[in-house]
Amino acid sequence: MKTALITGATSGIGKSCAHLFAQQGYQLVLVARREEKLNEVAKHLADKYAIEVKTLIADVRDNSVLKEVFESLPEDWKKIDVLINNAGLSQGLDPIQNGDTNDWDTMIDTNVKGLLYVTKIVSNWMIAAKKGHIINIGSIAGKEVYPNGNVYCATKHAVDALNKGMRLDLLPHGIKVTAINPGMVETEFSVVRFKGDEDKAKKVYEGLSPLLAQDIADAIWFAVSRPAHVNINDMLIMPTAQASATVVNRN
Ligand code: NDP
Ligand code: 8X3
Repeated sequence: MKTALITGATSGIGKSCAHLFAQQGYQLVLVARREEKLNEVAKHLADKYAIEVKTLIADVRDNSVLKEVFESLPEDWKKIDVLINNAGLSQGLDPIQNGDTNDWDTMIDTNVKGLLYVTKIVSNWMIAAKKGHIINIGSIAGKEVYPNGNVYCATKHAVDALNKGMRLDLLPHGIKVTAINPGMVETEFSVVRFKGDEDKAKKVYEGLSPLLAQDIADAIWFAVSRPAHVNINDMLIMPTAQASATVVNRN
């Protein structure tokens, strides 16, 4: 049986991926901070698809906790076929001079350093197992910079560079590496960006049909289900009504 490890599986894209991979018969290792929500997702999938699901309650920013909880997995669970580096967030949308430095730390520590810490552990397992596929969730914000997006865009540009770096470094080991870069996807993303302001979050998607988390899970599955000789390096996926980070056609 194949195993997928998904970070940020309590909501949005990560949760949709957990559903899709469970449906495809994968056993799952799910990572996130919110214990109750993660256990709920895990139990639902284990019951519905008769698969095994392990949960790792961890903050990807904490390298020592990560190492401890990842190492606590049984040895036969360390043969990860697919790693989905999805945990990430934006905090705030302000011009650089007004930015909150705590928000900057949170975004850089989660989106860049957290992704690196997880990759370091799991890529070594993949090298030992001589197989694996790493999916990095980037963003249109990793391809373009938009007003007030400064630090979030910088973290996603870093993910873009790291995706390319991983592809180069892991090439001799036969490990696939793919970046999936979404435009606007309606998840908890904007609620988190605007720190719980649901009305402000809703406005982001007003007057257009945004992507659904399921659309991104489908794209990831497309990349993962290619034949052994095919690697999808990079995919940019937008709602039909969005042409660039800021050019959007609203009704
Ligand atoms: P959600 O807010 O719905 O999900 C984010 C997930 O990340 C949650 O499961 C959350 O779990 C987890 N997470 C956040 N911080 C940490 C942390 N420090 N440690 C562990 N887990 C963490 O947003 P999305 O599903 O939209 O976001 C998923 C990814 O997609 C992110 O990397 C985001 O940047 C990217 N993306 C999103 C787009 C969008 O428009 N929605 C577009 C382009 C990219 P918990 O809180 O339980 O820890
Ligand atoms: C999330 C997409 O453009 O709203 O990565 O920042 S955007």
